[in-house]
Amino acid sequence: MKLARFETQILSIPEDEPLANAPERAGATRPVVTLRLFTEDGIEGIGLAFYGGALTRALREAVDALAALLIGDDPLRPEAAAAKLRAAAGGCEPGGIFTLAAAAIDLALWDIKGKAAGLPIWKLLGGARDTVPTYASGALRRGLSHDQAAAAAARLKAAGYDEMKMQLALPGSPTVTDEITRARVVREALGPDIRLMCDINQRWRPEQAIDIGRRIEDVGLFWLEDVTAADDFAGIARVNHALATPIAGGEYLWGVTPHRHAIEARAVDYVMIDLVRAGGVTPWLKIAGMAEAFNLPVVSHVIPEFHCHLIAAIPNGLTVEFMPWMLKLFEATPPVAKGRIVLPTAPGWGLTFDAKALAAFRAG
Ligand code: SMN
Ligand code: MG
Repeated sequence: MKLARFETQILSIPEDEPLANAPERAGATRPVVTLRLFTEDGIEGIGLAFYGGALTRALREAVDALAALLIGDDPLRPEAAAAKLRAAAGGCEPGGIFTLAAAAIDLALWDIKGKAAGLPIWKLLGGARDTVPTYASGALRRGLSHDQAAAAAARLKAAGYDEMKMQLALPGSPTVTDEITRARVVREALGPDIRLMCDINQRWRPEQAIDIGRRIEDVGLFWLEDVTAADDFAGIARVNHALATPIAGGEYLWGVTPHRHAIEARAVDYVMIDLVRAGGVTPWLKIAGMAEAFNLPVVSHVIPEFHCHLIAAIPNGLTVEFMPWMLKLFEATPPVAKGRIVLPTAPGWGLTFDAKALAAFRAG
């Protein structure tokens, strides 16, 4: 089997918030680069990459340049492709645009592999279970008022989500009381039995995380995420040791090796892996295996339509972040029933780009 051609596109996707209808920035959009990779015998693999921001055109160029190197190659050998791309990168890896672009290609290669085998990716990779827990994310944002956040939390609960994530490190100059109040009003809106996660997005100092984290321990957070600078593994570990609340982290790390350092430092209780920053399925699985060896569960970051396969495939997959950013790009996405994603039976990712959506969001 040989790769024959590819197509890339830049999309600008509306930044709406469909889960609890609680948007902060009406009219804002997110840039995404899509990849369609075709074999000589007509199998199509799809991939995407984002986090390019103002450099999204450069990201698209990187996907184009790397995909062109693989024309004529066997798509069923993602490790061989990764080695070729690394060797061609001239030393600009690991991390950044190279890794984002390599992720798009690796996603598409695994899609082809699944379609060639006639298996959905989750089954191809291990098939530990055919449904996975998922948590609602993106609705309980830090920019909302306390009342808006409480109302959005109640809406998510009413919609059937029994796991959801809020944010602290409120904007402006919040007092410790402001932060504590937000955690309490959201918990009160939900009652004690909903799993409530909380993301800090690296905005606290370690000592602040320990101080506020201790004062809200009775809120019973399921995890506190990215409590301080993502590469300050000693700082995160300090917070972890000081709090009973579990600590999650890893979405900001590039490739495999930084996860090793986070795990070795005993910084995190839950290893969060981002499929795009990891560089695709191939490195994602290595990080997940490393977490398993350290007795740590894995949780996913964004793109649930892809990540549900990976969390379902592995024995230590805990829950999938349901962040519905990209769902509208596809003709259909896996259904959520009673807080769980039901894995598709169609081969590969089981996803088809919706031609109308691609046309509507086209930005280059
Ligand atoms: C997050 C960060 C960046 C993009 C999307 C989402 C956030 C999360 O940290 O974990 O959902
Ligand atoms: Mg996060």
